[in-house]
Amino acid sequence: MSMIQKLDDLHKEFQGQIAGLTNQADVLNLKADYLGKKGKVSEILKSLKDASAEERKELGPKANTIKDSMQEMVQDKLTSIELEEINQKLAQDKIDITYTNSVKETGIHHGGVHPRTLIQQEIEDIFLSMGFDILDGPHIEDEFHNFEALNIPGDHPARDMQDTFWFDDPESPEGRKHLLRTHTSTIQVRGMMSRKPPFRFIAPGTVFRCERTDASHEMVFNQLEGMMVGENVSVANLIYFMKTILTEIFKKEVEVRLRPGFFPFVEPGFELDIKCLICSGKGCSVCKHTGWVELLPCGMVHPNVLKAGGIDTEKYNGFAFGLGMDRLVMMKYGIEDIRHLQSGDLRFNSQFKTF
Ligand code: FA5
Repeated sequence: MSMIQKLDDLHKEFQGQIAGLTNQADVLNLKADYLGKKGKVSEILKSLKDASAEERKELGPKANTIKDSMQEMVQDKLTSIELEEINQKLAQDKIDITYTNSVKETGIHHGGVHPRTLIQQEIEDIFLSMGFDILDGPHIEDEFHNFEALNIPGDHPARDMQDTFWFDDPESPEGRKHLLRTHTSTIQVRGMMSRKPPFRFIAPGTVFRCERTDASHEMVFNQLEGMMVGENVSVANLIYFMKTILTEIFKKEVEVRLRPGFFPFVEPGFELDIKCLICSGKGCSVCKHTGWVELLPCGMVHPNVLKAGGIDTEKYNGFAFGLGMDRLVMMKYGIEDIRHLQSGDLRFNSQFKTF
């Protein structure tokens, strides 16, 4: 039998054998039997030296074609076995991603999205659509960012307005003490220092005060700061943004009142109160029986604050506000005690958006 004939026979034999294989290890063994160093094809090729010159001319390309074809069959087979294995696995592991089981069925409480997160996401979307950036800042601050840059020097009585958790670690290199930030207004300072006017941003975050807790006061609570700096920013702009937040969140008319408020970092400063939605203004523990809840202090940024932030006060001015997020959430969902928000009780969370 000629060597060409032998190669053709091996090719056919290989084709027949590989067709019946169903696992990758067998395919690799078969490959070694035929194409390995001591494999059947290699053995035939070793006897090439005994062939006539004419036969050798034909045999070289023929052997390569057959080897390539066998390699290709091996590759195709490995791929089809792998696919088959994946399909089998998929058929066995059926996951229904639409399936939800109830607490009754499983006894397991599923968590939900915290109502504050829901409101925060809504507010962020509203402000992003109005061209505001969203900023963040550290919980541990120094006196400069929490007080001094906000026009509250060391001896200013306004420091007592916010009972502060101080650290007794070494002071900062500039000789300033560290503290847990008492308000998100610290991010006003960081925002001003890191950008050039005109700019506008909001900054949601947790703040800390050494206070007694009650139905509307927590020691760890959340604010959402807002700041807009540009040329000719006015109180009318400020009121427009305040109204936008409230109408978008409540999606109904809510009664508010604007009254003068004192904060060293704004002038003029305002307190925006909302008619208590827990008692409809009749008086309860949330509104301390006044019918009104302090929600959204705000004002025109004091020139000293702009200067501390590196802003040219001849050219630019701005407004700022500090929304009480937890109280907003309470008003929106009729939550009668702020302490529910931090209770970590899944029965509370699962009343809102569940997974
Ligand atoms: C401030 O913290 C100012 N930084 C806000 C501000 C920013 C004014 C920019 C002007 C310009 P105040 O201490 O009033 O202000 O707190 C702001 C809001 O946080 C309050 O209206 C209230 O809704 C909420 N808040 C204050 N203390 C507590 C507390 N202990 N628990 C829950 N919410 C609180």
